Amino acid sequence: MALKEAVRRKLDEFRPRTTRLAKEYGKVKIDEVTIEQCIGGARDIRCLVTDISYLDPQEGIRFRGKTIPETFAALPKAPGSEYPTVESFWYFLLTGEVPTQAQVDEVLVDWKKRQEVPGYVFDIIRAMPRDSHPMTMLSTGIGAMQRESKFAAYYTSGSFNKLGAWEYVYEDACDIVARIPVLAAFIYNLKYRDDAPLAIDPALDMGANFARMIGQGDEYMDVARMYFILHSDHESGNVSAHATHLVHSALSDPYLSYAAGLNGLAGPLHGRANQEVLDWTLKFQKKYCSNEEPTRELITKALWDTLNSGQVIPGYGHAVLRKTDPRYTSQREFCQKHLPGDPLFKLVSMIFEVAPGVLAEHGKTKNPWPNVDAQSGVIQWHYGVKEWDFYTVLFGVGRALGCMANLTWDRGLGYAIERPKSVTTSMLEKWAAEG
Ligand code: FCX
Repeated sequence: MALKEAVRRKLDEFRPRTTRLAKEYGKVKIDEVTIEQCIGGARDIRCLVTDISYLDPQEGIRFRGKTIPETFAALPKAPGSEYPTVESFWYFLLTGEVPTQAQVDEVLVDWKKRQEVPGYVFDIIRAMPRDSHPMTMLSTGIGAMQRESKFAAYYTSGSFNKLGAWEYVYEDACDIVARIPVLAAFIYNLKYRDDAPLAIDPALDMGANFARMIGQGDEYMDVARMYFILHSDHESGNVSAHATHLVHSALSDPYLSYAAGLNGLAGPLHGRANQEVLDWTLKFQKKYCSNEEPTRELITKALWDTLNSGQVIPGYGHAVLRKTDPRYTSQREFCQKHLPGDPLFKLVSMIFEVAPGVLAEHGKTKNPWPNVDAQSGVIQWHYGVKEWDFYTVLFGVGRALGCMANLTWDRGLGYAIERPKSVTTSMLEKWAAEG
């Protein structure tokens, strides 16, 4: 498999760099910690390493050094499509190299072999109450599949070797990214399509196949490709990526680790914000616009009502970004091209015109601009995926790409078990008094 060999080559190149940094420059300071950061969620403390993506507060995400438009432009496209295949992006995330079409085709064939989800996983999800949240189902499905972990089997085989362990993480990572769209589609069909059978098409790439599996037409194929790529990675400190990395640092296998990541993604301040955005927007329409067109005045009132009731405006603000999220912009450009007249898109655009001003006046958030979640739901809604409690599952399918690429590299570079130090409130008070 060319991809695995490319990852091996890259890891071999990187390992001496990591070893040298730790051995020769281990004591060089790169940050210091304030009490505010200690109490405030470790915001901005530089203490994680990843080479998969980097998030600049002003510019936004770069995947392997490339901005979103550069990434889309560089990678081989799906046949007849404006967007790259998810498979080509996976190759790129894992290696930092733009693959040839032949290398992409090899990943495509490999994923087809790996994509079968064991029947017992479906049975477990079927046994859950049908009104369980789909993220609970997804996390349960990934956790249940842990039985298949090649890394776990290797660990218990008695021949575990720290240097070779990454190969088993790589195998699990490839299995998970190939299987999670099937699992997600199964959940969608079970909950919203009367348990319709999965129509897997062996000729199609992942994004196109996902569209087929949930009963969508050809026009949804690029939506899926774009969505999964945009949601894949946002460096290492966000809750889903960090939880996945943290759990794996104890040598828990990739299934257990990503189930943890998904549980974090399910939170309303993180991935579930996409569901909250649609919920907020539709409630706004129902409450304020049943007899009249939305106006800037009505939106301003609704935003203040939300803030004054102590809630956050979903889809706005970010822990790192200080500008409009380029993932928002990318999806907005898609909407401007493919659904410019959609009433919900027009409303979301109007919210974009008003919300930053309201949030700035409110004066709390450090970033009044929209994030990825403010724009993603409207596209799904337009194409007929209207069950918005499913939107975080779509995020989880995309995020698997980043988290699994990161775990492969974590193990390849032999990152240590994570164990930050905690202190007590009295200690903080003592240091505060000492200045
Ligand atoms: N609406 C209202 N208040 C907001 C806000 C928003 N959209 N964003 C931040 N604030 C408030 C915070 O709640 C905090 O208030 P507090 O002092 O009373 O606790 C204050 O502003 C300072 O927060 P700030 O430093 O700007 O932001 P944080 O790093 O603490 O939090 C998130 C970042 C994303 C959690 C925050 O902006 C938020 O809650 N946004 C809405 C939910 C959302 O869209 N989440 C998705 C984010 C992301 F894209 C993803 O992970 O998917």
